[in-house]
Amino acid sequence: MTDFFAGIAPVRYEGPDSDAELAFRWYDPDRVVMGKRLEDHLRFAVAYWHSFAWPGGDPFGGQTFERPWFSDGMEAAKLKADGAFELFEILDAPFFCFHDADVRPEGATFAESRRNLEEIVDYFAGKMETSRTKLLWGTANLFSHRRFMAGAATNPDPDVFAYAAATVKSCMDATHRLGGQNYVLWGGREGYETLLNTDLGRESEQAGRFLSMVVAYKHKIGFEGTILIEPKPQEPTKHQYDYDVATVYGFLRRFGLENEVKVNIEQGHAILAGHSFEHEIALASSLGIFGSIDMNRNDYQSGWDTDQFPNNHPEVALAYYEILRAGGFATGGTNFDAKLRRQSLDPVDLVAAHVGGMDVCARGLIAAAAMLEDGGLERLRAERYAGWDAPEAQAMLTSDLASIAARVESDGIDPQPRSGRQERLENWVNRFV
Ligand code: XUL
Ligand code: CO
Repeated sequence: MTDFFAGIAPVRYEGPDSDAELAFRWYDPDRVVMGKRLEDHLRFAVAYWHSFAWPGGDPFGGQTFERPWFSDGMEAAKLKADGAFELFEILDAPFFCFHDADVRPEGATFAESRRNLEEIVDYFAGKMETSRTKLLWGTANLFSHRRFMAGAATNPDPDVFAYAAATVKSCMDATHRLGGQNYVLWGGREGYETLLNTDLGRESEQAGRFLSMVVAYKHKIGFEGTILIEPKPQEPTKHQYDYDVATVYGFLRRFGLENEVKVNIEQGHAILAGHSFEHEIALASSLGIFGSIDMNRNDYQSGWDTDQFPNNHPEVALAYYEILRAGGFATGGTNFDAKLRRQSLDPVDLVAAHVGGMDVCARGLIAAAAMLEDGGLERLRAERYAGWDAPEAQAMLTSDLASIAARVESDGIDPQPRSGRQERLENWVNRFV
């Protein structure tokens, strides 16, 4: 037990009229929307790294946060776990996510790091016997330590490839042991800074081989969760190989892994790639690789990955609209890959950030469900493509250019442009959000 959150009572649903600072106004876990409880739709997860391991630094200054578990050693790691599970209980969080480096001290050797991880995983397992918080996903931190500065799977040094493989194996074992529902790979340093020292072709072959081994190991140990790749276009490296959903899909196809691996789409990464979050979700679902989301938002003025808690429900409504259209989450969920602002020092700030984020997401999902149930957008979308229902239109898809050209002339085809109705559709969306 810590007294870190002392005096902060469990946060519960009180409805939109509540004037309590810490209350859910929209997130009523038991509210049934489109036949499913909100908790089961949203599948919220707390991210261990931002909430418990991040010291509050930015490129100009270091630690601002003071946490009782900020020191080395196993005792501190256990205290951190105590604090984490206390927050999970306050929020009644259904899930959490972690990297190895968030939860265990780094050892002097690989074997010591692995033993440290196993010890903390045992400690988690003990807590999870009485907690209702489950593991959404585990992952390996293959980007913070200097050994990974030139990449993990894509490193020019085969010893780093080996170290990364051993690390991922230990993190998959940990995830499996804790009943994790997914395993994530974000290629933090899988990219490059300059072509002058980089062999692109070789590095992506290494990445493909590495991922194939991850999939093989999943089957070997009988892990039933989903393997997820998290795309990001740049930062920390200038060119990241997993740029966006489309790039990841091409990579999966190249290595025959498109039926084995899905994507974990992060809002902030989508924006950095020049896409909208909903575009990335819709594309992944159309390709059959939609898995999970990292929910956050970036600042509109600074062009980097600021990882703020979501606070704009019309924005998230469009993302959840695509998720609901895709049939909702299977093993995935809504992970708050979001951190406090570095001046938000107080324990209550951490609670409030999650409460606000959960409420924004719930409100967005409720609006998205109402839009879907109303059916207006889908009706208009179907109408826009209705011409394709005609047999001669369908026949074109198995035809050839010369036959189509002949039909254009014989039938006197003369396309008549029709309105895309964008403003009317935007007005329609605004009726729900
Ligand atoms: C980094 C990021 C990571 C991944 C997990 O931008 O999003 O936290 O989600 O490694
Ligand atoms: Co993320």
